[in-house]
Amino acid sequence: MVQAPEKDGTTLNKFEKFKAEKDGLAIKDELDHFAQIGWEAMDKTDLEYRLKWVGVFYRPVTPGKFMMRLRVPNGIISSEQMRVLGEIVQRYGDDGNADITTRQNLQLRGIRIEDLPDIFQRLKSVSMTSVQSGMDNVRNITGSPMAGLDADELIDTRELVQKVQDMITNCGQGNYQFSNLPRKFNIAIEGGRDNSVHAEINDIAFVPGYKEGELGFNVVVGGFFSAKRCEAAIPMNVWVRPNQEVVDLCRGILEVYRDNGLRANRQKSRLMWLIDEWGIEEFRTRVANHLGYALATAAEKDAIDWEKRDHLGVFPQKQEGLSYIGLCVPVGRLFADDMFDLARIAEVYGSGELRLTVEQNVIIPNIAAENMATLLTEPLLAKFTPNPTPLQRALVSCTGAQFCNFALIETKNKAVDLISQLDAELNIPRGVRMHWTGCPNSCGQPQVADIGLMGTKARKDGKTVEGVDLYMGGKVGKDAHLGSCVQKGIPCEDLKSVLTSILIEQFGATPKG
Ligand code: SRM
Ligand code: SF4
Repeated sequence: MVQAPEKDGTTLNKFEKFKAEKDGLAIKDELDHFAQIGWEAMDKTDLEYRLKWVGVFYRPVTPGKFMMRLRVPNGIISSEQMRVLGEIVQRYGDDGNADITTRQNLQLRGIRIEDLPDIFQRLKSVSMTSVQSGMDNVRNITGSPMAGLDADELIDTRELVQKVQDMITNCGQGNYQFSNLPRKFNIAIEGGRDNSVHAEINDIAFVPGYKEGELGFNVVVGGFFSAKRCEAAIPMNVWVRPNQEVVDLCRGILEVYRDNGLRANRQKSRLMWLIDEWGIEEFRTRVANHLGYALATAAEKDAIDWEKRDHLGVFPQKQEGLSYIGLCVPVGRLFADDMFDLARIAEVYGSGELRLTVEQNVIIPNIAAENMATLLTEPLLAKFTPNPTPLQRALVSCTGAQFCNFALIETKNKAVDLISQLDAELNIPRGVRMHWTGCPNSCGQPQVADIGLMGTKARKDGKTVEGVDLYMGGKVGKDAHLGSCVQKGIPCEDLKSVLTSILIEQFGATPKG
């Protein structure tokens, strides 16, 4: 559906113009053609932008080698699906790999345009889709990584997340109703007590809350990060039951945003800008009027009363005799052999299921007690350990300069190198959540970290060098709030000494003997 131009007569920006000319989703019917003509012969807008509507990203850093962003609702993926993805990246040799993303999702690398018809066929054969995972669409929908496993869980989010994804994507076929939003859009559904999904940084988040003794969700809206502005989500004063009401509210909010969201300036198009313009009460009223029924007011308080868990290690499930194991995947990077191994391990020891976390790690559930000891001897666990150091266990990094042309610095390798140096020199008594992000777009969420590092250019000895802005004070779990920038322009080469001091002074680290 092509949206009306800006009502106030403002000139359309280039994104709105090309979307009005041809909906990005239309690209889904042209993939065979692109595979035949090759990427160099493609129309530039189709290549650089519209392909993102099917989750295929042209990478100016590696022309001809595309990234494919999937959808992994609630972060749950089967061993069969993981194996198919492993086979897809394996054919690209050293160019092929996969990253677990900060939205519990997977991105594949090295993809060639001529292979797209085959790749989409393979995805379909294992009920996976990458549709509408980029540009002005709803991103992967996150849910509790422990859904259905945790004895203390409040609401099992699995079915709800799937239903919301099916509504938005027309069961993975692509849905023109939601293919032209004013901007990207994030949805999260939390079912546990520890806010495992970072509810506060989503455009819509559902957070468990009891209303008159009945368990449902309070709804917060408008959370987002951008280079220009970062905001935590605010209460919408709405409570919904954990059923179709969740799906309907998402639909209502998306339609109101689609039809009224600001489109003139891409820097001012996320949902919060519309909420600013209307005020939250007017926004709530408009959504209720659009849906055609009254919305229940929020429960007095939500039920998030735990600190956030990272799920790394071995833990019992609510199912008697079963446990899950959380493995630390350094900065989320997987290669084909890792993917095959994970799939095999999930099948041999578990139920053939794997889960991804927003910390870019993997959980294998449903392991019988008698199988755990043997699982712990698997060679893969030397690489993806269930017992990482305090710095390893909470390290997150965005893609950075290796593949992302927005990046001001390389991130993933720097992040891993730096913590191994710090681990070698310091005893650190507790987990320190360190998040790297290559530019102010904040994909690596530095604002939720204990120590957040955002790529920038710095000056040293009269020269421009790679640097970071330092963020601190992000709090996750109960009473989550965003951290802020405390120091700008630290040259990367000085970072080790800066972080050593911070770890000693603020996190109780002591130098190793
Ligand atoms: Fe992001 C754009 C990677 C999570 C805010 N993000 C991009 C692009 C697509 C830019 C590009 O075309 O190169 C990056 C792709 C690089 C690549 O080759 O991988 C990119 N974003 C990522 C991922 C892969 C980071 C990671 O390593 O995990 C995450 C993919 C999530 C997913 O599975 O869909 C990712 N991005 C986020 C998050 C975190 C989150 O959702 O919790 C944010 C901040 C939250 C938010 O959006 O409110 C985020 N990404 C952005 C922005 C700034 C949005 C804005 O309103 O201005 C951009 C730039 C844009 O959209 O114009 C961006
Ligand atoms: Fe790229 Fe910047 Fe996002 Fe990192 S934060 S993936 S560098 S857009």
